[in-house]
Amino acid sequence: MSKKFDFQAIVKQFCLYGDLVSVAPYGNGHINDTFEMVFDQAGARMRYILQRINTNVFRDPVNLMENIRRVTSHLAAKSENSRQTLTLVPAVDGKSYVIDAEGNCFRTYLFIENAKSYDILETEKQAYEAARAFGRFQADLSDIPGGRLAETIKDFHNTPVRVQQLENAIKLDKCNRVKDVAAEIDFVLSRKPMTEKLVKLQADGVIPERITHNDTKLNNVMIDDATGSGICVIDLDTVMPGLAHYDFGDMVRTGTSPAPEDEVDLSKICMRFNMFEALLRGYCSEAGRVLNDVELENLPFAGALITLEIGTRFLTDYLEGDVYFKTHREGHNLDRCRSQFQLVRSIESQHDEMMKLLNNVKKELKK
Ligand code: ADP
Ligand code: GN1
Ligand code: MG
Repeated sequence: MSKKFDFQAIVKQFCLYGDLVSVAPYGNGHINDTFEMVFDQAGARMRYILQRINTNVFRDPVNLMENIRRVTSHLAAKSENSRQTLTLVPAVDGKSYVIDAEGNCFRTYLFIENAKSYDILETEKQAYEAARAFGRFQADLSDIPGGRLAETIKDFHNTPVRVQQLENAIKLDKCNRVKDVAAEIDFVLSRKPMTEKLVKLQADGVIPERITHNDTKLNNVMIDDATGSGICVIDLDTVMPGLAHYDFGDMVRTGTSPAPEDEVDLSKICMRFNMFEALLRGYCSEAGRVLNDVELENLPFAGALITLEIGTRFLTDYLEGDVYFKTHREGHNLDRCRSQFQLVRSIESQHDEMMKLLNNVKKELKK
């Protein structure tokens, strides 16, 4: 990370005791800058997470932080301990964030110790537990008081809008890259009808708006080192009104393939059915009590849709010159796009088995 921040000045503005010993970049996120901070507090070592909010992506950090303050305090009231939800460290002026001299917006969380987030899930138990944590998160937020949460990014999961953004990028062809991606563009445009399905069901009042996480990448849940339980959902910037499918779909995208999101060997990418089953069962064990029949029936479809949507966003960013997602090599966004589309193919090819499983799970829920 090349950016230099005046960390000593920043941490002084948070209610943090003791001496800052070290600050180092942390995690694999594509959007914010995350740091691990170590403090010496009268001889005891304490870690904190410091994050700089990417304000090119999140244009209104004040309302975003108000969402997070409301969500974390609502969840804290339902939690058994401080490892089960993110805990904001307040600023000395009482706000939940600090703006530094350059206008960067920072927040600090207690560090959740003895737990990890996984980029690739290794076991069915991890998949079940992570999905259960996201299901519980959604169910727990169904009674948050204080009115509708702010939309931190408008149309974040509006798939037809994402396709429209791709079409705009194709028209502009800013970097003269359209000529190299005809097959990928065709992949999206030939699937246009499916991108409209959920927004239509919502507009018809068949599936309801809920408070959703919207970025349920499986590395956004902390798994307890000792018990293997999914203990805490993190990365709350996109918590806002949405559809249950956005959350379940992104879990399928990130939790079922044995290969990373940017894998270039497409033969390694597939939806492992056993992991899909673990995600479905884990998610429904908590969210099943609030979802209606049409929502449940569309869960298998959500995996293909959201994988197509995120692949489309990677493709758009490639055409626009890699301006949104952090990239670490030439063609990185295109590699990500291709791997996502391969995963879409794999999910689509398992449609019938997924529906069979879903019908069994539905029957079990009704018992
Ligand atoms: P991004 O939006 O960039 O993905 P995250 O909020 O997901 O940022 O944080 C990046 C990584 O930092 C996470 O995957 C997780 O491993 C770690 N992390 C975030 N918050 C905490 C926390 N409170 N305690 C421990 N680790 C954390
Ligand atoms: C971004 O912040 P991170 O890395 O968890 C992105 C998600 C994408 C994901 C793809 C705010 O998530 O929407 O699905 O990358 N977050 C935002 O890996 O755009
Ligand atoms: Mg994250």
